[in-house]
Amino acid sequence: MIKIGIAGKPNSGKSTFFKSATLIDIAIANYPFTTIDANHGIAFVRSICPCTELDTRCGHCKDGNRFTPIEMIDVAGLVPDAHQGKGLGNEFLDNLREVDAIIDVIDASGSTDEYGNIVGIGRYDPLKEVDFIERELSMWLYNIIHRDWNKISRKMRMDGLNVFFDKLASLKINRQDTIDLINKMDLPDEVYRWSDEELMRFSNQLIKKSKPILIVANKVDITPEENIEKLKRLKDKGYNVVLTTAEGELALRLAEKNGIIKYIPGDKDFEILNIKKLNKKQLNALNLIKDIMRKFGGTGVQEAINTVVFNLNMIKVYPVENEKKWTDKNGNILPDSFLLKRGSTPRDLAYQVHSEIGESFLFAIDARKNVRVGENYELKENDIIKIVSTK
Ligand SMILES: Nc1nc2c(ncn2[C@@H]2O[C@H](COP(=O)(O)OP(=O)(O)OP(=O)(O)O)[C@@H](O)[C@H]2O)c(=O)[nH]1
Ligand SMILES: [Mg+2]
Repeated sequence: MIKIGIAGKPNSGKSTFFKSATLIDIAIANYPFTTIDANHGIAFVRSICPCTELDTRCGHCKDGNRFTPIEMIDVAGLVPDAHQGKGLGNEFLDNLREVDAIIDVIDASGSTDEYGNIVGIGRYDPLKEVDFIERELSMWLYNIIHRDWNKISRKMRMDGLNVFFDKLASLKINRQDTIDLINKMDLPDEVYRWSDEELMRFSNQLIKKSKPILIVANKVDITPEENIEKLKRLKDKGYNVVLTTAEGELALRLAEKNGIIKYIPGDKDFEILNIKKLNKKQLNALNLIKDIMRKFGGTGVQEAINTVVFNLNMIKVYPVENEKKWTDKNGNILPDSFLLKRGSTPRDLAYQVHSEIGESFLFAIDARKNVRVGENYELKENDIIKIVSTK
C-alpha cells in the first residue's frame, strides 16, 4: 500500500488534517510540538465506483463513491535546521524514509511563525514556510547520503552505481528516478567525483522527484485574501497547492458520524439532517463551514489526498473471481479496489492480492471486455480483472 507522510512546521494543522482523514483520535492543540511520536493510520482516495455501471450497488461504496485505502503518517513539526537536530530534530525526519509522497501542511493564515508560535493572523508569510520545509527535506536527504559518501564514492569508482542505488533504495527512492535525474542534471558523469555542492543540488531535485510534495494551504477559514492570492500564484511557479480547512473537514466527519449531517468526504456541500439536535453555536459553526465550502468548492482535504495519489501516477484496479458478475466467490460485488503504479501488469495485481497468487499466476481476464489478457498487458484505470492462477 502506498504511504503518504504529513510534514510541516509545528502548529499548522497536520494532526487535524490526519484526524479528519483517518478519524483516529489523536492530540490536537494550539501550541507547537503537540505531536511527538508519529501517528499512523489509513486514509482513502475517492473515485467513482464501477458498480455505478451496474443495476445493483456493490455495498462497498457510498452512493457510488468508492474509497480506496492508503497509509498515512503524521509526523512531528519541523523547524528551520531540523536536519541538524533543531526542534525535535532529524530523528523525526526519518519517519519520512518510508513514504511515497509528502503533504506539507502550511498555515496559510500566517497566524503562527516558523516555530509554531502564535503571532496573529497575517503576521507570518506562509511562502517562507514552503521554502524552509523544502530545504529541510533536501538537507535531510543530503545528510543521509553525505554521511557515507567517502565509502560510497570509493565503491562506485570500482563497481559502478549499484551501491548508490542501494543506499537510495533504503529511502524508498527508485533506481529509475535516480538515473533519469543523473541524466537530466548538468553534473559530472562520474558520480563518485561529485563535490558536496553538487551532491546537495542533486539531493534537492531528487527529494522532489522521488517523494513529490503537495502544499496543503490550511486554515483557509481564517486566511486573509492577500495570502489566498499569493498561494494561488505558487501554482504558476510549478508547485502543487490545495487550499484546505482541516478543522472544517474534521467537524463535518464527526457530525456525519453522529448522524447530524449527510456528507461524503470530498462533497462540495453537506445537508443538515436533524436541525433539532443542534444548539445555536453548533448551527452557526456548520453554517460558517458551509460558506467556506461554497467559496473554495469543499473543505479541500479529500481533494488533497486525491491529488497526491494522482501525482504518483496511480490507477485503481478491481480484482474479481467471477468475470461475468464482477464478484468474488461469495457473490460480493467488486469486493476490493487496489492502487497500482501506472504500467503495472495483471501479475503485479496478483502479487498485491496475495504473494502466492502472484507466484502461481497464469493469465488474466479483462472482465469488462471478457477477453483474456497476457502477463504483459498494461492495466488501465478502473480495470476489472479476473486472475487465473494454479492456486
Ligand atoms: N482556523 C483553523 N484552525 C485550524 C485548522 N486546522 C487546524 N487548526 C488549529 O490549529 C491548531 C494546531 O493544530 P494541530 O493539528 O495540532 O497542528 P499540528 O501541525 O499537528 O501541530 P504539532 O503537532 O504541534 O506540530 C489547533 O488549534 C487546531 O484546531 C483550520 O482548518 N482552521
Ligand atoms: Mg500534530
